Amino acid sequence: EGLDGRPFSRQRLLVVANRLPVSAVRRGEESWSLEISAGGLVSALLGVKEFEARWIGWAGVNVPDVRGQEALTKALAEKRCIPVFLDEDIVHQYYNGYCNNILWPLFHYLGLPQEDRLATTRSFQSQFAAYIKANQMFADVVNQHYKEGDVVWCHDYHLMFLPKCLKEYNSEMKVGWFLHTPFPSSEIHRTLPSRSDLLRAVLAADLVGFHTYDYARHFVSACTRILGYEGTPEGVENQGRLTRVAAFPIGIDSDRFIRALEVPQVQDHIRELKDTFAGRKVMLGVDRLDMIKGIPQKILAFEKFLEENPDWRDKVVLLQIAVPTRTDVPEYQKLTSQVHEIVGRINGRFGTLTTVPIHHLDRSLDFHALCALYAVTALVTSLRDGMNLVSYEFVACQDSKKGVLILSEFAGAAQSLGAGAVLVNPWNITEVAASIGRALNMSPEEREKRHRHNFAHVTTHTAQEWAETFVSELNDTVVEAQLRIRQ
Ligand code: ADQ
Repeated sequence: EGLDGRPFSRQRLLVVANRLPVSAVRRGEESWSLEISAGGLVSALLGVKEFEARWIGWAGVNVPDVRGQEALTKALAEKRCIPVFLDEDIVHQYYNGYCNNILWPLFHYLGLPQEDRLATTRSFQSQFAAYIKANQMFADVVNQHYKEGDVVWCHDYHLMFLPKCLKEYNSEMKVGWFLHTPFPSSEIHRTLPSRSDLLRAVLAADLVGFHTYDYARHFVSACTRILGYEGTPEGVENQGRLTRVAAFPIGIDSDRFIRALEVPQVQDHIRELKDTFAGRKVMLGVDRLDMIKGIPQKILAFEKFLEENPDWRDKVVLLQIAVPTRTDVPEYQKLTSQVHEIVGRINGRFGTLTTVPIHHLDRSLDFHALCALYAVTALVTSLRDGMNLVSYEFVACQDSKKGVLILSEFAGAAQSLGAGAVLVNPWNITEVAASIGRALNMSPEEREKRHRHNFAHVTTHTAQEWAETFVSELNDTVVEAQLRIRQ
């Protein structure tokens, strides 16, 4: 039970995220099929057993007709999901525009798009208005379903206005907000025309969480420098009201991966891969096809390695599985063509009649295929990444092979897996190429030592522990605030 003596097992948790954990496909006027969609947040929260969790979010489809909306609402209720219906224009301006074209690149240090640099440009203003409107629509749905005592947990950069909207409805609501991306240096955040409004809206929450202490520190600095509020060891204070700010590093459901390695289907996949790549070492990349993941840089580093190490050319292969995302945003289309072009050029340069050095797939893989793939050496070269769960999943699948993890120092995971991984600056292609050589030649003793360190971390800092820690801290924060007011 929490500080307030309330047993957690009976507490309801409303998880609010832009996307629901299921994808909906319309089969008829009133018929829908639903599929659980994979992803970090989904697997993290599916493992939480202490709370009675409900999800609130957008189902990823436009449903303009009332009958369709009613049917989908009913189908989702069976999965404990509650939909927020967003029309096409809002999705375009709020999701593709403000979220994915402005906040996402800015929070990953890629800057603001040129045409949006001025606060006065019409697209910026209308996208920001749509962002606030969408956040208000999420708040309306939360408010309709909220019951006294519920905990409301808002997720990610899509919903920075939600804490403010919720507290305007009901100042007693327990509201937490967690950011899955990095929070950038205050010097980056201050370039954003809506910088102050966003910070104030987030500060309406009782508890604000980040993956690392650095991100939390950047957030507190932004609040002190931009808003003039006071930063304390506990968080951010303004006129006697404290918003607690802390680091809650996410994890994975490691047991799920470890158990999957025993499944016959996965064993078959592993054997198939061994046959296919017999006599060659396999380096693995698994990413969403996104500019933050540093995929072109990784491939260029691999090219450099092949260039400098002719002996390895027919003994090593890079398997890059890159699932396309946000395919209607032009920047992502450009990235896809760029990656294809580089892969084609390198395969033309180093391939033979029977083999190519890079196998690049634009697709997602199912869970079992992914587990089988994880049983090799991994290259995670994100230019920036909130945490990076792929690196955790790789470690969880390595207990027999003790594969080497080459990890970007700009991924949040570098702070937890840094001692076991080979850390690299992904912008330095020469350094990454040298690390590939180092991983390929590493002694079994060193691999074992590094793997032990990371495996212990991944299996003890799990997704379930992450979620439970955040929610119990939120409960405690609210009780402490009430005690402070009474004193
Ligand atoms: P993402 O940017 O999506 O998450 P990540 O943390 O690596 O990055 O999670 C990706 C998930 O998708 C993993 O579970 C992975 O297995 C899966 N995945 C990726 N490519 C796949 C493929 N080709 N086929 C099948 N599955 C694939 C955001 C932040 C991260 C943060 C998480 C969680 O950007 O930094 O770690 O949220 O907070």
